[in-house]
Amino acid sequence: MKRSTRQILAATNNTDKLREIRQILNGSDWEVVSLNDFPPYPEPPENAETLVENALEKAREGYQHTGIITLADDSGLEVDYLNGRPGVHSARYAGENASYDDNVDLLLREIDGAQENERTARFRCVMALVGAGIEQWWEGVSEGIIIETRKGSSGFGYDPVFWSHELGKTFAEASSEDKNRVSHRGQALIGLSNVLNELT
Ligand code: ITT
Repeated sequence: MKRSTRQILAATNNTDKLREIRQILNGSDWEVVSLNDFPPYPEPPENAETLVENALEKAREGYQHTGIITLADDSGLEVDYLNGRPGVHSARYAGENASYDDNVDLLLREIDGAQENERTARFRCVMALVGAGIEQWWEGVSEGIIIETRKGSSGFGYDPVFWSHELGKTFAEASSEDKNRVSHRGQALIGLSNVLNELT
């Protein structure tokens, strides 16, 4: 018997995040629709100092403008040598319109000279869910170290310089299945999926 599908909006402008969210929720009863499926609405400013506040704000805004249950992801890379930077500012680390390459270049410059044991870092993702009487969030963390030069060409963002302890390679060298299994985003989506499953 064919299962019925319901729609959930992923309120992100980042197509790489969207791809991973779709991969991870693939096989559930939920079809992930994107901001492209709706008339544009003003983006929330994302100037809060925490991932939780930013994720909740993006999800609330999405739900308010579309009426569709909405998830939003706010994520970042915390580097211990840099006292947790770029953290919540990861997307705009090297400036307002910085590319992934600009951000990675700046990170490598700032961490230049650090010993291997000083290069510890983690990706953190907060996934918020708003709608159908729900307002909840989940966090996922993935630990690793920042290597000296890029390795691998999969993934996005800081993946080529993030060597995952769990995978024994960079996220950019891993298959998407392997990255999603251990990643901050994959972990954060476990709790969210459980709630979605209860709704279907
Ligand atoms: P939205 O706010 O529209 O979702 P964004 O890219 O601006 O998109 P964030 O403010 O959450 O999203 O910034 C997260 C940044 O952290 C992202 O742009 C990447 O640079 C980095 N990042 C997050 N998850 C990552 C991952 O899985 N691999 C590599 N880099 C990641």
